[in-house]
Order: sequence, then C-alpha cells, then structure tokens
Amino acid sequence: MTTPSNDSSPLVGILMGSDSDFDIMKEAASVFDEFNIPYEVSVISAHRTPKELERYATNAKDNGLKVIIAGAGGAAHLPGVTAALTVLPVIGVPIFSKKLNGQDSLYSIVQMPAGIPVATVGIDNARNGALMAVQILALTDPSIMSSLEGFRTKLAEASRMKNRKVQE
Ligand code: RP5
Repeated sequence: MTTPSNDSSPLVGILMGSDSDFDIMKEAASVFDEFNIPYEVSVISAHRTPKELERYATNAKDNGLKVIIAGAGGAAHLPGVTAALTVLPVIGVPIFSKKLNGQDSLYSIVQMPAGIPVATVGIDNARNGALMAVQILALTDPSIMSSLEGFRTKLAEASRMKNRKVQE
C-alpha cells in the first residue's frame, strides 16, 4: 500500500513492515498533519517484499523525499536495510513485540554497523520519530522552523500549567 497524503509531493516517507504496525505509525502521520507536511505511507517488508523495499529506498531521494521514518517489530531490519539503500536520513521506530516486549525490535534497529546510521527512538514512540523528522526538515524550511518553535512554546506552557496546578 502506498498512499499519498494530499496533492503536494511527499517530503516524508512513512514505512512499516506490516499493517499490524499501523496503529503505532499512524501517530507519526498525525504529527505531519499537525505541521502540514506532506507524506506518503507504505507497508513494505524487508523480509517478505525485499525487492519492493530496494526499489522504494533507491528511488526515495529522486522521488523528492527528504527523510524516511520506518517502524518495524521483532527482527526489525526494515529501517537498517532502508538506510543501507539511501543516503536520506532514516529514523527507526521499534514496534512493541509480544515475545520480547519490543527489546528485540529496539536492538535490531539501534545496533547498526558504523557507516550506516539509523536514528532510533523509543519503543512505539512514532511521535518522537516524526518530531525528529520535523526538526530535520525545519533546518531548510523557515515556515516549518517557525511552527516547530510555536510547538515548543506550547509544550513549555502546558508543562508550566501542570506545575501551577500542583502548587495550588
Ligand atoms: C515485522 O514483523 C513487522 O514490522 C511487524 O512489527 C512484525 C509482525 O508482522 P505481522 O506478522 O503482524 O505481519 O516485520
């Protein structure tokens, strides 16, 4: 499945190894919706559909993507193999797995050999993965940077409100 989010060309590729990862990875899509950043969503497996992954990753840069966020669980090779096939930054989201509570996913994604990094976030933390992608895009896009700064201001204000509540 490959779904463009809207008419503008996607800047971010959201990848996942299975549709069973979608409940988590849709949180990344929500962040890009919040920031008005066009993205595409694809289910491509490093193991079940490796040829599709090779095609996707090798063409990603020429297709206009700037960053890829990839979620996978268990023997979670999707982010690493994607990173091996493109020079775009790849952010890995380890998906919780029933057998080993997502530790297998985390270790599979984070322990990359020197030379092919994957920026790895916490287990199931697709939101942080997406925010990292937003930060990367903001470096070259002043309007995204301004939205990001507004987002951080609101986050700080919400935290101060919580502090005020406990002080009462
Ligand atoms: C991984 O295996 C996927 O990323 C998913 O997290 C896990 C289980 O996949 P399904 O068996 O639910 O398709 O490749």
